[in-house]
Amino acid sequence: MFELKTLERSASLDEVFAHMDNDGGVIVKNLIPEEARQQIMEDLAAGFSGTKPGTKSELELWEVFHGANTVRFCGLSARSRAFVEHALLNPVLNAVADHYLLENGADYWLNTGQVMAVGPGEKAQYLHRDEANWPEAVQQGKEITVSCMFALSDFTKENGATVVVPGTQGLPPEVIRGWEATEEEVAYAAMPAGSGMLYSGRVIHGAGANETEGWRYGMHVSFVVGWLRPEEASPLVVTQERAATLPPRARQLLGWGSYHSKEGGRTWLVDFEDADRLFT
Ligand SMILES: O=C(O)CCC(=O)C(=O)O
Repeated sequence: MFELKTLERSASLDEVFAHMDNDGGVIVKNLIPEEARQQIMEDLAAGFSGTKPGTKSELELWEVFHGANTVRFCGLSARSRAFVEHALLNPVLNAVADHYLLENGADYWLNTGQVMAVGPGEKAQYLHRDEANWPEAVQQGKEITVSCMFALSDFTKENGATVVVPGTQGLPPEVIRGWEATEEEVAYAAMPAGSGMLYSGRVIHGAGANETEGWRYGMHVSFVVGWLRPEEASPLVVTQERAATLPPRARQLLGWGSYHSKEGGRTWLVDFEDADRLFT
């Protein structure tokens, strides 16, 4: 079994990047302050109690992927200001996205902010790569998406800590679903509540099995390059009224701003102008 490096919050960004380059993922402790973690749990309480476990999709692929006793819901920026301030705008996660995604586009936006709460008895999810969402866009050596799994409760090997196969971020780009890995090849992202596991869109990973009686509360936040379509349609959920109350960078990350390519192309405009004009 491998171990992912666990860094203190005071570690330098260069250390974060070095471990991500080497292993495809790294854990940073205290990525969300304790008060903010509690606030997010409180803001999301209605989502936890009001969302049935399992998939909403009737497609077999998603039934297997989403699990039978895992609660998932999105729209977190509409539900929690603390989510916006401490997860969407998390400085370490934003720095990781700047570092890996800005070499492949002029900007990036939220792919999804998603609760992934793994319940008792849940089986391990099949191993996969997040970049497989965009099979037409994957390229050797270039990131299109990066993620952070925030631990809203303690993550342990027994309760479903994310399983990562370190080093697989360097394998050739191709769709990988259901990758087989031996116990010796994998690492478990065991981490205390408030930590986050930052990881490459190319590293093979999946939710672990939960063999305990309790729930593992995870919150996945990922960004995708601005020229690709995200998994979650954020501006259809975060209303313009709500967006107007958020910091300008949060608005852009949520799709209430436009994309300007380095070559001058502009997309996601409103009447030929940057969508941010809606807020002036
Ligand atoms: O819940 C986890 O630990 C990881 C889940 C995951 O990778 C996914 O659903 O894409």
